Amino acid sequence: CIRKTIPKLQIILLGSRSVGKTSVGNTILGIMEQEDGRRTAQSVARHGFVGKTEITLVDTPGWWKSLRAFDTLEAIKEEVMRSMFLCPPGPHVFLLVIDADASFKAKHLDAVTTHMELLGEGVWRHTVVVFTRGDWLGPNTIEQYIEGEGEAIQSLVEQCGNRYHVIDNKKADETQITELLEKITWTVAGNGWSHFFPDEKIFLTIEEKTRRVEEGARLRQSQVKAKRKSLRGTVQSSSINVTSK
Ligand SMILES: Nc1nc2c(ncn2[C@@H]2O[C@H](COP(=O)(O)OP(=O)(O)OP(=O)(O)O)[C@@H](O)[C@H]2O)c(=O)[nH]1
Ligand SMILES: [Mg+2]
Repeated sequence: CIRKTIPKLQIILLGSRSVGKTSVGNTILGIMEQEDGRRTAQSVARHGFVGKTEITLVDTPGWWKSLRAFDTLEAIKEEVMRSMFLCPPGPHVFLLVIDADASFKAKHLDAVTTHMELLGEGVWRHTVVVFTRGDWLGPNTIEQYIEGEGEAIQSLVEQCGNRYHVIDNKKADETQITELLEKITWTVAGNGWSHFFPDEKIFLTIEEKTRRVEEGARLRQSQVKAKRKSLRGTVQSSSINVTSK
C-alpha cells in the first residue's frame, strides 16, 4: 500500500470512439449529470479534485475502433497529440479506455497500438487500461472478460504492465474512483514519481501545421474579399452605365 498522495496529477483520457472517455472524466471529477452521446471533437483540459489531489484531466476525440492511425483523419491525430501539451509539464498517466461490453480483436489492438504510439515510445509505462460499462459484465469479473476475450486484449493489458481497472459510469460509487486513483498512484510511483515527457518536436510540428492552415484560411478569405470587391466594382460601373444611358 502506498501512503504517499500526489498533490497534483495530470491525466489524459484516450481511446476509440464512444467507449466512454468523457464519461470516465465525469466520473473521476464527480460530475453526475452526463450529457449523453455528445462526441468530443477537440482535446480539452478540465480541472478538479479527487480527495486532496488536484487533477488536470484532458479529454480527447476518439479514433474509429478498427482503423489504424495511418487511416485516421489528420485532425483527430493532431488533437490526440495536442493533448500532451494541454497538461504541462506532461501527463503522469494515460487512461486507455476500452468498452468491456464489446469484443476486442487483433484489428482493434492494431488500432490502439498505432494511435498510442503517436504520443511517443514511452507511453506504455504510463498507461492504465480503464474498462468501462462494468454494468454490462453482469456476474462476470473483468478478469473473466479479459480471459474470455482472447489474445488481443490479453496482450494489450500485458503491454500496460497488467495495470487495469473497471468502471461503471452509470453508478455513483466513489470507491471505484478511489481504487482507480490508487492504481494511478502505483503507476506514478513505478515511474519514479515522474511524468511522461512529451516530445517538443511533436508540438512544433502541430504548431507549424496549425499556422499553415490558418494562413491558408486567411489567404482564401482575402481572395474572396478581393473578388467581392472587384465584383462590386463591376456591378457599380455597369449600373453607372445603365443610368447614364
Ligand atoms: N451502461 C453504460 N454506459 C456507458 C458507460 N460509460 C459510458 N456510457 C455511455 O456510452 C456513451 C458514450 O459515452 P462517452 O463518454 O460520450 O464516450 P466517448 O468515448 O467520450 O465518445 P467520443 O467523444 O464520441 O469518442 C454514452 O451514451 C454514455 O452514457 C458505462 O459505464 N455504462
Ligand atoms: Mg467524448
